[in-house]
Amino acid sequence: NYEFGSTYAPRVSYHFNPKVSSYHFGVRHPMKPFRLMLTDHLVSGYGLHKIMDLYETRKASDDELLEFHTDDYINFLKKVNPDNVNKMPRGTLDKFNIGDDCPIFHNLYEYSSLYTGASLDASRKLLNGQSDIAINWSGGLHHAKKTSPSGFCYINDIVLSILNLLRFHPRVLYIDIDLHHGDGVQEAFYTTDRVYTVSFHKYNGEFFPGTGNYDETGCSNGKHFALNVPLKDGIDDDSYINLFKSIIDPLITSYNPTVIIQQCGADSLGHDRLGCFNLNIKAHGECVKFVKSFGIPMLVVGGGGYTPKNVSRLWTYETGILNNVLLSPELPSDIPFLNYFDDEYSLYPVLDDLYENKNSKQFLEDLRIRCLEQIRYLKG
Ligand code: V1P
Ligand code: CA
Ligand code: ZN
Repeated sequence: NYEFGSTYAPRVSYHFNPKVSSYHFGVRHPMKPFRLMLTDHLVSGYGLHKIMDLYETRKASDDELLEFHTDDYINFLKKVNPDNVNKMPRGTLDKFNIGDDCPIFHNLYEYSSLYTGASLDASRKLLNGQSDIAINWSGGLHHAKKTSPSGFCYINDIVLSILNLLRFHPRVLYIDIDLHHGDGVQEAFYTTDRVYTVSFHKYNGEFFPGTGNYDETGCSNGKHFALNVPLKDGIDDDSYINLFKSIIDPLITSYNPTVIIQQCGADSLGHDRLGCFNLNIKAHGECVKFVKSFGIPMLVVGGGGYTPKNVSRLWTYETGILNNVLLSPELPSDIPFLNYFDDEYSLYPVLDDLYENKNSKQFLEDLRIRCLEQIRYLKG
């Protein structure tokens, strides 16, 4: 392992509860909380746990969840289980969007309050100035709505953390590099100028969740405080990094946020089970490194990511980046579940050869100009 970026040595806290990785959405469901255990083993295998403040997280309380979600919805989550779900009054399952994406599994409520407790603890460390960067890889569930779950997300830990940060922070910037549109977070803050949301994602009008075209830019007081970067299949490392930096640089300079939430969904990597981009681990990490370089307090959360071995590689690499440590490609040989990495015993497998890049140079240039025009509204 090498150290880099010696000018700024942030105090980093790592928020995790091993219990959160023990829940099961169902055998055919792509969301595997076990990927969080794999990540944690890799993080400590590389010795990163020795240089961070580690916090075993608690469950969020009902009162904390009710800061965003409705009573009705939280009560439903609390009482529903696989045995009683089909005995609920007619219409309940439709009302709460229960189905293949958001199934009812054992201890779903406990799972949701655990990943949310971790994000809330992380935001608290930033608020009281004890951390410059706080990491919760079990969080980042950006689709959950006020009254219902959506896209594998039941409680919106990001919205709740932002609400917490808003108690003392005048301007919060939310950056989402998950493959999917960060619709739940955008919607929650669509009418305020105190939270700026930006999401990079695959968009064609049909791809889940269907929203996130470039014309969604906020309304009322929030007009021009939401930005969407709709992309096509197969985007490669250089195009993504260039686009990301040329948008985020003027955005941070103009909006001047006092805290940043970085959502690091790993489904934007190449070879993801649900994905369609061609990003390598170092390219995804380069975006995180770039945001960190501004030296603004950061809450870093996970999100999607459906090829567990690469999710854990990515989030370990990014844990290194956030600690100014460049990890050697050679995986630690003494970690549990090492056989998960038997495709290539490297932290940096080649992931960029699967999809044709449908984002032409012209398309990307037009998109970049459109985004910069939006950002220019912030001035004056
Ligand atoms: O496409 C859909 C819905 C289901 N159809 C009626 C339309 N759902 C997607 C949901 C993706 C959620 C992504 C979450 C995140 O952004 C944050 C954690 O990463 C979906 C897909 C898909 N390929 O898009 N659901 C499933 N696949 C699925 C597959 C098997 C079992 C259950 C769900
Ligand atoms: Ca996104
Ligand atoms: Zn996603």
